[in-house]
Amino acid sequence: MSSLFPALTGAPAERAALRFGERSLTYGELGAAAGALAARIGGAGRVAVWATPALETAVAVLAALQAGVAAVPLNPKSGEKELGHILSDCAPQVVLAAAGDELPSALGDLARIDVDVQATGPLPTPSVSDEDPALIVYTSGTTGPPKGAVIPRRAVAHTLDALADAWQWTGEDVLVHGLPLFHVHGLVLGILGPLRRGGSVRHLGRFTTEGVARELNDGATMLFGVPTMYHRIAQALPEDPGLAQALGKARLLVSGSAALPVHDHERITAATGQRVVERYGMTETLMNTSVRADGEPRAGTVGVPLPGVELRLVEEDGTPITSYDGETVGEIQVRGPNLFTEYLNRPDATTAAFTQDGWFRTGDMAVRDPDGYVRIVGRKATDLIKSGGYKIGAGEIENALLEHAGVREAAVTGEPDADLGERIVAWIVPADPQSPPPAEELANHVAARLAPHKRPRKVHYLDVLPRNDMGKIMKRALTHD
Ligand code: MCA
Ligand code: AMP
Repeated sequence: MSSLFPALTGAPAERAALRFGERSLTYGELGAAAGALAARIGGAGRVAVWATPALETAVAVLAALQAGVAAVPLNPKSGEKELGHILSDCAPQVVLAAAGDELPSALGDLARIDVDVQATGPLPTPSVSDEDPALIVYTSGTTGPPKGAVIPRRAVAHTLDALADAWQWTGEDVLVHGLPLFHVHGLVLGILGPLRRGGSVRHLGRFTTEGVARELNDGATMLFGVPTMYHRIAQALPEDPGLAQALGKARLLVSGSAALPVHDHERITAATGQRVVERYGMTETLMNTSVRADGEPRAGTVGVPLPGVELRLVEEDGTPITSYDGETVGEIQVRGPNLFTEYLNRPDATTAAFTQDGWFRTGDMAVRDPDGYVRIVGRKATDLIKSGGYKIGAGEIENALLEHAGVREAAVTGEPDADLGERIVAWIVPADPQSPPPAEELANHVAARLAPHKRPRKVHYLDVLPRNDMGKIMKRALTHD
């Protein structure tokens, strides 16, 4: 396959590629650093990347892709249980991290290579096929621990080129964002995207509205964010005319990973004159649809299928829905070169995820407007929670809560939250009703075992959990106050 990043050799060496705070790399420097690291990891089966929001993460992933080695980005805030699962599941040969980063004991036995962003070496041309894995990204399901989605090089190339078409995204664009680098949104779209175009990205380290305004005032042309970030922008706008002015200068504002409420769309448009473009994707499918830069913006929709992506809605029994009436709800299924290959070590889950003729079952429910625009109206599984744009399975949090000595029974639900979209709520039957474990202790317990974004934001204490005759917890009876 041709190079995923032709600009590494084709762009002028002094052209800006990456900037994280005060630190930056040109294409020449990035190619040299990635080349030096690629020479050290070539031939490794898989490499884990300690995916802090820093230059080292981008260099490490680029080096792996140039070496033809699959990279597994790790959330640096993952707890011991989550990390232990991921490492034993994907068995990386080495972990790549910034010098000075302290790694937790779960990584103790793994060989480590410090990423040197100033090293220089020739860029290897990987002998790989399009179907070889580029990334393994861990994603939550309704039950059990996260699954590793194996994303081939072909899917990365295809999705980024399809987005370039939909967004008129070129090497002249300068992207700004503050997304985490261990998921598809921040890593594939937010780092690999600009580099495939030969453009540049400025990462904020952490999202702030001030950082967004500063970069848009200083030449950034595009902003990527999850709805929580756009909600925070919408909240800040009335008090911050400078932010409104800066957003007004952007060529494109893109939201994804969860639904952006129409109210936030409207507030941003009213204050800035800009329309936020929504796109819809998944770890397993990369990007499926988008409102096009040259298309009619329509708040509340995720636009139309991207070039090369087949999309259909199906009834409960799998019958395709052919009417685009804006009313008939069906599950979204997709097919195309943007799809992942498999869930690592989980042939059962992989088989269940696809129909016999290769359509991927997304679990998202939608309607289509008469002109084909897709509107997502919900999700099939109530046990998947989207909080801050992160997908979180109720089951893995329940299992973690049950490992706390003070918890006899646990159920986890999501409830609406203006900032996070949904917040995680735990329903607990304490082992000792006289001294139930405090909510903060349970939140810390989950944060330490899994990840901070998976911690319950609210805890309810019950005498018993409502169960049906089969003993199954009736989550609908757990009503929020
Ligand atoms: C709080 N913190 C704690 C605890 N409580 N740490 C440990 N233990 C605790 N008990 C810390 C948090 O780690 C965080 O630290 C800080 O306190 C505040 O946390 P929190 O309130 O949870 O969140 P936030 O910082 O306000 O984050 C909101 C956010 C974030 C910035 C919007 O949720 C986010 O980055 N979301 C992006 C998700 C994403 O990229 N999803 C893409 C996947 P610190 O501040 O130091 O971290 S979906 C995808 O990829 C598909 C393909 C798609 O379509 O895009
Ligand atoms: P993840 O598995 O973390 O990659 O999350 C993928 C899920 O995020 C999808 O299945 C959708 O439920 C949701 N999602 C992504 N983008 C959007 C969007 N623009 N609107 C609504 N939901 C979205």
